[in-house]
Amino acid sequence: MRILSIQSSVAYGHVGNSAAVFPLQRLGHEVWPVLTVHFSNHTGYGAWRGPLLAPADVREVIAGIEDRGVLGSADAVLSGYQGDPAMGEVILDAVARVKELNPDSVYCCDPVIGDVGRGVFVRPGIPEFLRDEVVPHADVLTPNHFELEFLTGGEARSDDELLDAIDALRSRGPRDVLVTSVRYHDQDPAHDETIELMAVSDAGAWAITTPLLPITPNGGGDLTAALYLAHLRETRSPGVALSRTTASVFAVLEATLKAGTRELQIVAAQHDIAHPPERFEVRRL
Ligand code: PXL
Repeated sequence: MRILSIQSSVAYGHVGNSAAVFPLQRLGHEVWPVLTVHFSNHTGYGAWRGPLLAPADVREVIAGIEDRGVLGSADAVLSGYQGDPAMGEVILDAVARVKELNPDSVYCCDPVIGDVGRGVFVRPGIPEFLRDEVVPHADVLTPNHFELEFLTGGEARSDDELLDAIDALRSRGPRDVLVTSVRYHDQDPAHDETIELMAVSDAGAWAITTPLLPITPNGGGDLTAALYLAHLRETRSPGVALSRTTASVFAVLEATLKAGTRELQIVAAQHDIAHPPERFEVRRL
């Protein structure tokens, strides 16, 4: 595959393209990284340096790829955290152009809005822009539980409610939805120590449960979206893509925990990215 990946870049550590590019390459894919920011490190440290790229400059870089006559050979466009709606417009224009040139290409959007506990952490206007303008153009969407609830405007407190919310989302555009970080705050103590992921497509729904690890490193969602896109397009099977993605991300998180660092250990755990261990059972829903 050839993937146009429009995301942040950091010199030190792994978020955005700095979490997505190497895993995709390690799986054998060509990646065309387009940078939206070039920071020293991720914003989780509370301090960082380096420029936000102007949307017009990002547009220029993509136009330059088109000048080479290769834009239509992209199989997928991948986007994540969007600094402001003007960058979102540039990404949507790129998606439209790639699709015009290659109608078989897909757009995978990680609709980064926020998370349970932290609430919304993107700038005002971004959540609504993602919901109203971006979702209808996405083929593959990878919200976490919190983002799914925002995008569909209601709470999802059980697998059935989650499936209803995913269907509501899918009726607005994306054929494939992966929901991450599913947690039910109910009376079942088992739910306190596990996390669920759910993948839904026209072919059905699949879920996987993993132990909840005591870390949430920045970039985990970026890695997950990249791996899910790659495995989904390669296997055309949401169940297999869910299984492989979860196994690799869990291995990276375990390595990160063991190393006692706040940066995703994607280089150290590269073997488990290239060869996802069969570890968690996938349930057909
Ligand atoms: O993981 C999303 C992300 C993207 N871009 C930048 C970030 C983060 C998360 O911390 O700091 C610059």
